[in-house]
Amino acid sequence: MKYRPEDPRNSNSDRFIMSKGHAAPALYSMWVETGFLKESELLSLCQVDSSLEGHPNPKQQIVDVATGSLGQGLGVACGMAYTGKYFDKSSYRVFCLLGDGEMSEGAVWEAMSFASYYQLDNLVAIMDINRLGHVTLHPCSTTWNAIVVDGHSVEELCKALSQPRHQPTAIIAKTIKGKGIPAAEDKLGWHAKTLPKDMAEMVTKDLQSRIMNNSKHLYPPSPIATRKAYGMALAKIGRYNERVVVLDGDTNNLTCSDIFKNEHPNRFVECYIAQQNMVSVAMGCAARERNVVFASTLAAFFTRAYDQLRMAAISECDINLCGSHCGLSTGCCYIRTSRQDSAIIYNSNEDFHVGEAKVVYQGKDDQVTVVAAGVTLHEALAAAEHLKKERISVRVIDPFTIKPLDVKTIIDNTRATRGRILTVEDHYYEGGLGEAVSSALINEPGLNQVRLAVSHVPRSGKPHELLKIYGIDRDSIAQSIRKMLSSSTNAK
Ligand SMILES: Cc1ncc(C[n+]2csc(CCOP(=O)(O)OP(=O)(O)O)c2C)c(N)n1
Repeated sequence: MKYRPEDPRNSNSDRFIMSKGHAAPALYSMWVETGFLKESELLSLCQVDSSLEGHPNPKQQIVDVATGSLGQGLGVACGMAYTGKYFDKSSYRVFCLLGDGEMSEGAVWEAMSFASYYQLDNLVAIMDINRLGHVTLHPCSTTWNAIVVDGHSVEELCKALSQPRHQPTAIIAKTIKGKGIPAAEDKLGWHAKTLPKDMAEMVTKDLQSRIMNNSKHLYPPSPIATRKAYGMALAKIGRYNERVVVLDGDTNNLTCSDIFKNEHPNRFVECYIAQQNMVSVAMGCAARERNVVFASTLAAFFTRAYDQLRMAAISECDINLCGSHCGLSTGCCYIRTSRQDSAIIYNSNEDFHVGEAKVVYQGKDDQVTVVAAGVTLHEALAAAEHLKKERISVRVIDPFTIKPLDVKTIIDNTRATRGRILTVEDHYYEGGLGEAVSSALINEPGLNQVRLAVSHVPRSGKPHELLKIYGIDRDSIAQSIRKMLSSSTNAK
């Protein structure tokens, strides 16, 4: 590649897009090699005040577009290559690195057709074929110049990259994932996992690498992440109902649907990284009430299946969707689960009903009702405990479902706390819990709602740091309550 590290946005430089954005640490290490970054900065990876986030993003000077949601990089690379060839009429080249898993995404094939149609001979797609994802060949690949190389051989790669070009180039780089780490080499199940301490030490010794061990126990006895509770519950209902089937989009170790997969492998359908297709497949599985279907992926990735979800809703399709890392009824049901462990609030005999909220914390002379869900419910409980020491008594409600919302419980409790209500959500201000409560209160005179929610696009960091930065942690909740009370005293 031709570029100047001291002038990363120079318009004549070659471009690079790491479509497999999860490999950002490798990209950052390359920047160290080129002198763009200091080696010591690598140790700040994913820290809340570091620019080295978990995935590349344009806050980093050398990155043009954010990647990480797989399958989108090649389309962006096509736009750059088209601009280079037809608008700028310049000689810069565009390189895009893809994983074979992400090549299941239809968008990759749309981009390939685009590149061949417009003869983007300045475009090079490097496909990291480690065979732990799945790739199908498509007819349009014949209009690309495909070169197969050993992806670990710098010499073969250099030769391929310097070949004359008349078409878009696809370098099919045969690789072995985890190469050099005997226990993980070429094995499934190591993706996105931190190495346990003993392995990390061994690897550090063997390779003199800079692998950091952040080992944490995998099976916490008491607090439990809701995503893990989801997987365990799926496995359990799978034992009693043979019609329960589970789909996932190559994220089963993240959504925890792997717990079901391990127990009922014949009823687990791996849809790979093709979430739109996964929702369509879920609809087909659920049709004519043949199966009780659960489909999971990271919440962010369901957004690309909006149209399929819309059609599922129109079809009155009875499918259950679970978006992790971030309702129940006939028809589509959507459950949110969180990444980190949380304390257990209810015992296993607790009865839940759709549309019925729970008052989870209550005192004698409560002055504010707090409505919170998921991680913010725990923060609200911690804030309530803290405020008790200041003789401020608050009531905390878990809405359980947001749609339908238990309007009566919310209004009755708000009235009982002198009309004061605070909503706190790990979500944007728009379209979530706060707005649902606002709509419920709209015709109720004398009730005063204050809202805490996320107002900026989030970044990487530890959960407690992020809750603080975005103002939805226990301290922010306590502070808002104090403010509500002092302003109503002043008003009097
Ligand atoms: C649209 C989307 N779906 C799922 C994920 C979660 N995810 C991150 S990496 C990964 C595996 C990617 O496999 P592959 O493209 O082959 O990359 P490699 O094995 O080379 O790391 C998955 C499923 C994601 N980032 N984006």
